[in-house]
Amino acid sequence: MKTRLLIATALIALVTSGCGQKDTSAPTAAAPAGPRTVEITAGDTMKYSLTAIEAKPGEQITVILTNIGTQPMEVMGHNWILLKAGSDVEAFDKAASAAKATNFFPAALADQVLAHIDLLGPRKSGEVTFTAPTTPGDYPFLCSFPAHFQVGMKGVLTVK
Ligand SMILES: [Cu+2]
Repeated sequence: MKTRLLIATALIALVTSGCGQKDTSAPTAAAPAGPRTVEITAGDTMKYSLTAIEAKPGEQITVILTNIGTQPMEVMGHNWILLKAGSDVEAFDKAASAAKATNFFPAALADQVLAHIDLLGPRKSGEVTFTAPTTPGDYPFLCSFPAHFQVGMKGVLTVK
């Protein structure tokens, strides 16, 4: 008899606290409030699987780039570099091609970069989490491995 009463009390306590917690406590696994994931692949054909990404102003985004190719990184590496709106992508790419020592990331132009994933060899993945700009517009991205941008390894993140 005593035990049954204890169980009943415990149950009531559980139900009551369960209801109250919803509004006040931190979000749990039930509500995935993390960044949105955008997956991009690129292989030996020198193409991104995704060339247009849409984002809401200030949205948290994780871009995951996977190199699905087989060629060594020295001849067919891929990266992902997101630039500010209005950047001179041609000029950036040119500077990047000359920056072999830093895996084709032109340190002198880092102020034009909003987010980037380092150069990846075959079967490697890299990711970056960033906050989309709050200003609507077109933000170009590219692979800065020599000649890849020239053959079309590029795209646009549109904030709207
Ligand atoms: Cu590439």
